[in-house]
Amino acid sequence: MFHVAKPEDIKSGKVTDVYFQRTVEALRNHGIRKRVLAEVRATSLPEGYEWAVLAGVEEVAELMSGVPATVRCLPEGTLFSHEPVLTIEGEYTDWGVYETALLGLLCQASGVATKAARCRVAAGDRTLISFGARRMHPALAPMIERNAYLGGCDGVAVIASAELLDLPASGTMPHALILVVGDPVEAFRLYQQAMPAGSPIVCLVDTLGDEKFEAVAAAEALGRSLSAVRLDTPGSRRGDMRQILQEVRWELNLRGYDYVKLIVSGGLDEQEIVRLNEFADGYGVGTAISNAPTINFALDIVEVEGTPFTKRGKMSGRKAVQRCLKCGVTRVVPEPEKSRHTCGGDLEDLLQPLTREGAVVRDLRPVTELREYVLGQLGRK
Ligand code: PCP
Repeated sequence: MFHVAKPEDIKSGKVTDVYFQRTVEALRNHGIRKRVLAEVRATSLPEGYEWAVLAGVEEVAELMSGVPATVRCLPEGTLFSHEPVLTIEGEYTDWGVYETALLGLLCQASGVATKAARCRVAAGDRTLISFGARRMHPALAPMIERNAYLGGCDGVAVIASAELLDLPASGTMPHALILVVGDPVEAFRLYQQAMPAGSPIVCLVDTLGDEKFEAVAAAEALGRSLSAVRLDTPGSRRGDMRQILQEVRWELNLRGYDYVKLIVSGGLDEQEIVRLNEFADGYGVGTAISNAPTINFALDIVEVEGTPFTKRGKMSGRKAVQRCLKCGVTRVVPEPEKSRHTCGGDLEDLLQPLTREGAVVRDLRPVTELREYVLGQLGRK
């Protein structure tokens, strides 16, 4: 068996911290049923983050469907910082056990989507592929790569993830191919014959020899069917990766192979991407995205039986999260303050119904549309 929770255990509320179950039992045993409003907001963002991307909302809808509570949240893919991203309203004993799973669905997915978005900004319009499924439990691969794509990756490597996204899987070739065949050029030719006719080939050029010599050999062997070479240079040889890319670019161009693009993978993050942008045409990012720092959301009750009431360190009461349609500023105000923004722009209420008394009431947009929504907001970054 795999050590992962079954979907029915998540849906039943069994994947919860035991003290929530005990709390609900204690309240029920004493007939205490109180209607509360709780809000979810990030307690902090990872170091250096000024914004984050909200992801995991579709799975929250799956979790909360059938639960007698009303959930409102920001549209999935919205960039946020410290404003509330989701609220739950209803009898606490009806939904309290779902806090653990709800936060887990948002924290990890938003962390992955945010890191992908940061890599997207760093890479500009260069190709960015999610390569990191191998770093995490395989049960999570589709979730991780869905949110890497939502955050701005152009493609994903895992077949099951690509099926979830209705995309072709993106991949180049592994070192294993060259090692089993024993010769890089022979391996390139064998791989070309295995690929669908006319499909672009990306050859891995760091397995046995120096990257620039293997890159030229690949171009001489495959000609115009070679679309790119991938450099996954091991750390022990990496040195000045920017200089290595510059040499490979020089040697390929000198011989008329300026059409061959340079793809880099291995140990990349948004900072390294910026350093390599002058010569790289695309990136395969693994660990940095799949093992991204979570966005640490917390869920806190802010109103009990209609009265503002919360713990120390939090601000009580029902709130509206409004974004100005003119200048893009987001503000948090006590609901139902209705006014125009100081700049004169109209205000859009971002906390929109997701479920109402257990019924999913929002048309959940396809992930390709959510990705475009993210990219549109990043364009303003
Ligand atoms: C990894 C594989 C992934 C890269 C590195 C992700 O190398 O190529 O695409 O690296 P990252 O997690 O540091 O971002 P190997 O597993 O050694 O290479 P391969 O399986 O391609 O032979």
